[in-house]
Amino acid sequence: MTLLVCGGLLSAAIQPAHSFAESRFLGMDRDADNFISLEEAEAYRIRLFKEYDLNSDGKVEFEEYVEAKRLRPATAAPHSKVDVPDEYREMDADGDSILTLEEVKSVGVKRFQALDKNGDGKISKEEFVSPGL
Ligand SMILES: [Ca+2]
Ligand SMILES: [Ca+2]
Ligand SMILES: [Ca+2]
Repeated sequence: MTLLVCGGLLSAAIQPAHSFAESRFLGMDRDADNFISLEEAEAYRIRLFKEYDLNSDGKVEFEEYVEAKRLRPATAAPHSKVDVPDEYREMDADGDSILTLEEVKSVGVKRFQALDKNGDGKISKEEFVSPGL
């Protein structure tokens, strides 16, 4: 754990000013006030859900997630087995291998609360640490 934290700090320190995390932050901060509100975080999770829901039926089956995130190597056989990533497990609260919008949004709320260190209901750039929202 300690090692992980140190490693994280180290890699954060050597990141360029306009890192990937910064562009993600700016993408979520729709009103550009340098804070992410709960509403902005929710809007982001809804966009994420729509990205995953390739057939737009309001459900994200694991296979859709695999395709949307390109988790299967191009050389692998179609529909070959892909390990379920921790992120998917975290979102699939009832474990039925289908993500609902509610499931995706509720993980967003949990992450928001974890990131909001000073509890002011918004995420500053300093608070926005990996894996973010
Ligand atoms: Ca904002
Ligand atoms: Ca779907
Ligand atoms: Ca589910």
